[in-house]
Amino acid sequence: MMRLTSAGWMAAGVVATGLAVAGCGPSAEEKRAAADAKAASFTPPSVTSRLDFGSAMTRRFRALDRNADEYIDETELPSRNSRLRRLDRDKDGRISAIEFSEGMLGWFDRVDTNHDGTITSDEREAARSDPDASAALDRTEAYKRPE
Ligand SMILES: [Ca+2]
Ligand SMILES: [Ca+2]
Repeated sequence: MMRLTSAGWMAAGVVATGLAVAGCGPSAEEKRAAADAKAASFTPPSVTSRLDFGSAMTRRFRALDRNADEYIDETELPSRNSRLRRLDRDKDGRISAIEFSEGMLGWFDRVDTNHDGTITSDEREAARSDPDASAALDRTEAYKRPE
């Protein structure tokens, strides 16, 4: 029991470290995005419930939507080649609140491989090799692949 518990904390520490390292994006836009995310108090816990994830993503949307018009437009994207662009399903050049939350929750459900409504550190680690998943996880998009 004790061993399981301490192993759990260690895993949580590894995840937290990884996310902290991801915070050093090189561009000014990414730094600004990171600052915005910090302002929104977005701190992913090691075990994330779907409900917590949804409200964290709502805070993220609010942080990105600077003019509060319920859309993330070109000027509000965290970077020019932001992966968030793929959430723009109707291709009108901006991401609505619904496109954002449905896209993010769709990602959550893909990562939640045993479909119990929570993402554990293990599932999060497994998702790290999935580029879509890392885009959703990593608010500074430091993991983006060269395109
Ligand atoms: Ca907006
Ligand atoms: Ca759209």
